[in-house]
Amino acid sequence: MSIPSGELAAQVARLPFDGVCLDMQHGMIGFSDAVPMIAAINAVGRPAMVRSLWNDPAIPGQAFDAGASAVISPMINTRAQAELLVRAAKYPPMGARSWGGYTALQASGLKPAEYLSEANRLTMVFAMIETVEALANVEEIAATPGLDGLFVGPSDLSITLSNGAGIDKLGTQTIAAMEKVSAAAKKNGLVAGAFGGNAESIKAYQKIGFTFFAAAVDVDLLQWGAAALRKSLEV
Ligand code: 3PY
Ligand code: MG
Repeated sequence: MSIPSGELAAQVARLPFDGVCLDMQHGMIGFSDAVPMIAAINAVGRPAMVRSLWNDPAIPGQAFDAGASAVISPMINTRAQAELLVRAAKYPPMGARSWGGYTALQASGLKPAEYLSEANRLTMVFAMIETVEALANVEEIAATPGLDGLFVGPSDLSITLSNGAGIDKLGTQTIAAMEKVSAAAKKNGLVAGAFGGNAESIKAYQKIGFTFFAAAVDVDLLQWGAAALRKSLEV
């Protein structure tokens, strides 16, 4: 989702997808918008995920405290950046997340000691691989203890692969790079995720081992739905 609305989040959570991701990097969603959206998504019984603005160590704990189940952090280019991300997202001994998220604690239905021992398993953290630098370091990044998954941003990846020449989400170079990411994820027991955005991309990425997708963006779904309706009415 890119549109900041708790009401819309409840509707999107009822669509036939497995969860809802709030895009706080490129979407128009700030933290005070995200709080009621996460609550609405969880109330429907779906997991809420957050794509954070940047690899700021303050963000994962805040998102998990608000009830998010996963944080996807953009532009992770080095092992050190991946370690910083895990440190921010996981309680000791895996990391250094700070205690105090009563919203998540109460929503979990767990006692504090149970939440502490379960939280690192219940909250997932993904490193976005979306630059040439990240690709060169992908083996080291994927081996970061505590990381749950890799998530490819095919647009930024193809922009950096072509040195700014263009966006080519299904180009030969992009697919070859994504095969490397999928192999690194598999080798380390991580989820291999990617921004799909449409059926064609999702199918192509499934063929090379990806299993977790940002399927489509809310504004695209609106545009496609309106265009399909308009076309069906043309005589
Ligand atoms: C990318 O393709 O670069 C993304 O970050 C998808 O949102
Ligand atoms: Mg990107």
